[in-house]
Amino acid sequence: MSQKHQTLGEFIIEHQSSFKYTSGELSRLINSIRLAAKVVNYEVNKAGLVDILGTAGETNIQGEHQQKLDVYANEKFIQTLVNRNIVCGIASEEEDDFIAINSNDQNHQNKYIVLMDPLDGSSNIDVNVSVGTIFSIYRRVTPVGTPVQQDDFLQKGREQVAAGYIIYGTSTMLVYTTGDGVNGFTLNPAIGTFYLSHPQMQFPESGTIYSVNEGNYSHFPQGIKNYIKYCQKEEGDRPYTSRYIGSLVSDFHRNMIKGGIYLYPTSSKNPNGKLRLLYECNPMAFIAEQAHGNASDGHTRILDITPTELHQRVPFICGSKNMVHKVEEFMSAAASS
Ligand code: P6P
Repeated sequence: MSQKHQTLGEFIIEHQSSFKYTSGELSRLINSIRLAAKVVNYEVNKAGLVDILGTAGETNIQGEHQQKLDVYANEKFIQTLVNRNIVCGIASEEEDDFIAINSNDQNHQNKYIVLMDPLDGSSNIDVNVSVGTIFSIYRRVTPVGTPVQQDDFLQKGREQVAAGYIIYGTSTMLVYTTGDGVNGFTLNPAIGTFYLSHPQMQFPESGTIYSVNEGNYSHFPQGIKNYIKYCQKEEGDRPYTSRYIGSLVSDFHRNMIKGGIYLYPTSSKNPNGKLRLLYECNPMAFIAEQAHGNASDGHTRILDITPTELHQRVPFICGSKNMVHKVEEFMSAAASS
């Protein structure tokens, strides 16, 4: 099958033989995410009609209860994964605890768990800025046939078998990896089909874009402050361009295509950083490394961090390899001075 105009479904079938585990189940899992993405995309794209549809918490003109879109997205992804009987457990930013899916014995036989941020950056919806869904997939580590436990979800990021995101932007894309590179698929909304539009996506080794909320500058660690001043200094290919959308998936996606770095360091408001390790940083770090980029907390490779709790936060620096290394140099120099 030529890569040109290959659909996501054809791609999954063609590549499942390259997946080292029983690939049929993972293929079905990616397909169920594809379905949920289309359902959520439809709702996100209607968000601009709040005056007609009613805002969250109200009832719309059909008398239906209007949900917050992140609650809606969470329910749709969970519903799709449960109904298709594919996973044995789910963790979500929208759920306090993980969900053990044990409605019948068959679910206990499933080997995969999904962790997700169903609608990251949802506050941007009210101002018509792109948002995203982020997902991370592991094989369970506790015995198949028993209810999942917290240990299944607290695996290091390097144990992921797949990760991806959906970006609901000027076009809707699904970008994912199963450990054999990163591929991007664009939705043709007219027929509801994702087509391979960005094969083998890779971060340029260096870039000239940095993404950070500079409003927090005074609270950043000294190494980050020094790096930001480095970006702004008139020298060589600098000053760099500052681009910050306020939506991780959007900033990450642009940086992967053009070259760049995203930083969410610690600050007084977020002493451990803001982003969640399990369902934001780990999946984006897996994608970044598969796309020849890097992801660090400023000192340690994100994928090597040992998780301690479901919703833990970490500092996150991710993007072009040489740019992440430069931040680590500044952090190390500041720590030793
Ligand atoms: P701030 C959205 O809430 C998010 O989790 C990321 O998508 C985004 O990059 C970041 O937080 C924005 O946070 O504090 O700069 O508004």
